[in-house]
Amino acid sequence: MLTRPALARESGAPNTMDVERFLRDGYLVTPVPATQAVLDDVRSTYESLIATAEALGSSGLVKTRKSNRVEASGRGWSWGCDHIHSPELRRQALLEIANMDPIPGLVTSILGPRIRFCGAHGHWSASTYDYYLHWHRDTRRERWGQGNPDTRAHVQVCVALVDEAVVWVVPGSHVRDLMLQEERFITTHPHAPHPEQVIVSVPAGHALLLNTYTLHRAQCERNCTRRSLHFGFGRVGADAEPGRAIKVWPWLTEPAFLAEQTPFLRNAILEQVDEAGGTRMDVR
Ligand SMILES: O=C(O)CCC(=O)C(=O)O
Repeated sequence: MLTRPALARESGAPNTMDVERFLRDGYLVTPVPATQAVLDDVRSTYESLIATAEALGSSGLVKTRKSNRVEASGRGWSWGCDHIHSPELRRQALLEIANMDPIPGLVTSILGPRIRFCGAHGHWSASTYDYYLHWHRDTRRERWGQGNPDTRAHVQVCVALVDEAVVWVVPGSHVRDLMLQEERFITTHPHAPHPEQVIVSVPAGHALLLNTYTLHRAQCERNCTRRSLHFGFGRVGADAEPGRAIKVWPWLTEPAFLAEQTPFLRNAILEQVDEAGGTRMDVR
């Protein structure tokens, strides 16, 4: 089993090598130095997010995603909660992380200047279950045959607040369909080690960037602590996935919420609203 973190350069603004590596491998790990500076504060904020999400999730008020697998069989589901920017769950300090260098620069270098904010989720470890998420791509099976028609369409940014080695990826798998010998990973052996897999080490204060088409799975035993924030970004004008709704809620355009966001996130939120046919509001 390989454990080979593909670390980007130590710090600083995004460079073309990072972007090229991401486009080639379908994933990248990069330091987010500012996150390290605020890590303690952010971690305690994250604990309060978990407490709120657990409480509201059990009463059905927010969407928590739970895999209760205790063994590596069948298809799992990711563990954590969706839409951490919703009013019920919102902690501005967590959203600020999406604005920390080099995230905006990297995302812009990959996707171009006009970016949509597709969503924000929290992924944490379960303390009573092991977490096994099957091999998959974040796009529908019927589209895989095309390989990835557009490597600059979408980026998922997963920021680790504690060291983790949870996500397994198959480097380069984003630009091709499954090979015949790989079919078993999505049929009979959804959790089996892949001969080309990398178990990605993401140290605290680093971000894993993932391409939508990269074949990946996740695994986190109950005795490992995970505290991860996921932000999704898409390129304005990129093909939307058929049948997958662009998520826009009325609160996304609340002036008070928008005014709190940095220009990078605010513009990306407004682009998302536009994409869904909403109306931009004049927010300075
Ligand atoms: O736990 C993870 O980070 C993987 C999540 C994932 O692959 C998904 O939600 O599609």
